[in-house]
Amino acid sequence: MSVTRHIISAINKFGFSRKSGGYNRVAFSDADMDARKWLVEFLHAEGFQAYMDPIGNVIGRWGNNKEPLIMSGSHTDTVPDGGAFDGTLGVAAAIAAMINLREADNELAYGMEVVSFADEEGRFGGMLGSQALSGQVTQSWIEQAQDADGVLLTDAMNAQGLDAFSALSCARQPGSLKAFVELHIEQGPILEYEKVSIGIATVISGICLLSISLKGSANHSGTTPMDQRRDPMVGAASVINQIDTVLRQHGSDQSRITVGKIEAWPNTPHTIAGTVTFTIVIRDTDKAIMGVLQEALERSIATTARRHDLWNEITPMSWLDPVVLDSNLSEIATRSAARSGHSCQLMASGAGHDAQSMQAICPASLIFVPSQNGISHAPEELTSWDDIERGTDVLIEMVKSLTRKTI
Ligand code: HGY
Ligand code: MN
Ligand code: MN
Repeated sequence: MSVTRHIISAINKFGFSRKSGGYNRVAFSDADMDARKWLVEFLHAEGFQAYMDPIGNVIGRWGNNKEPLIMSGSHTDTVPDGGAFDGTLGVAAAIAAMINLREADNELAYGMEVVSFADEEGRFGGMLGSQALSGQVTQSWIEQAQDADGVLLTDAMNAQGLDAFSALSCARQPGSLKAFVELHIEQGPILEYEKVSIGIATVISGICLLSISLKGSANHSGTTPMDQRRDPMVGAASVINQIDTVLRQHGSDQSRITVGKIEAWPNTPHTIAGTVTFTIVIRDTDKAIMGVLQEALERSIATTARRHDLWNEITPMSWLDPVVLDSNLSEIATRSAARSGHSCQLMASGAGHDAQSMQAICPASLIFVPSQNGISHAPEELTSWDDIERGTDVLIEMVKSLTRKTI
């Protein structure tokens, strides 16, 4: 079994659900932290320097300690009931690349670090681990960060013996990293459809998360005439129904708007809902378009609320800018794919990734392998072991060239 496959299989022993076949290593859960502790032990057993930093990032290091270093990695936390490869692949392949460097035993111009970032999936909004390393976390954000169920970041981290405010002192100095390279599953249908082995991301979409609350009057579902209701469920349905029109009028081919979570109160069949709260996630590779889509949605929510005599509140929860990745590294990725004998194509990333945080402090690169049926963030997420080895080949080639010469 390859190193990459061995590490993926070992990490996926944590948080696996027999019932659904999915993985639950949500940020700062016991399963997430157990997988991180396993990673530190594995890296130590392989003879690398390794530690978990104060906010849960797992870091391993090989070669000379003088900076700047080449860093590669991704994340091992998952969304609830997530898949086996999202993030885990990039951590496993980065370690495989570092083992390859150690076994080649060549004189390295630059040392290497591998990383599994904390809370990439944004349970608390943002991407805590990579944003902390790239100096993009603020005290006020930490103080108010909470998950969709109202659990505070500070409390979730305290429960694991971690201090969320230590994120303010994790930032790497500019110049301390020469490059960051991430291998990830595509999480979409393009590479499989195009029959291409490797995707090279040139730009990563931004992510805007809004929470919408509509409030009407809870009432009897049998005695309340249809024309005398203040029903937020009907309001929410109308807002969701208008998303298509908003996209047609203001979006691009990279625009995505998703309502993934909705809750009614009191959420019982024989009562007209009093309150409905739902999330809207807006994504695009163009920041201005994201802003226009947000404004258009806010207008449609206000208009719909008035029409149904509802009170409404829109709470911005988090915002990540779209990020253009380093073109020199994309060039190196293209050459590495050619040297490895694998087809590749440039593309945009609809999913957010730690590479978009790391681009703030060093040149960053993100390469993809195909997702079968384009599925991700679900137990059906699947990438073939052959595709995983092709992605690992290219990552190893990139790391070899980056640790041996200037870029
Ligand atoms: O949601 C995303 O875009 C990523 O999987 N964190
Ligand atoms: Mn991911
Ligand atoms: Mn993900």
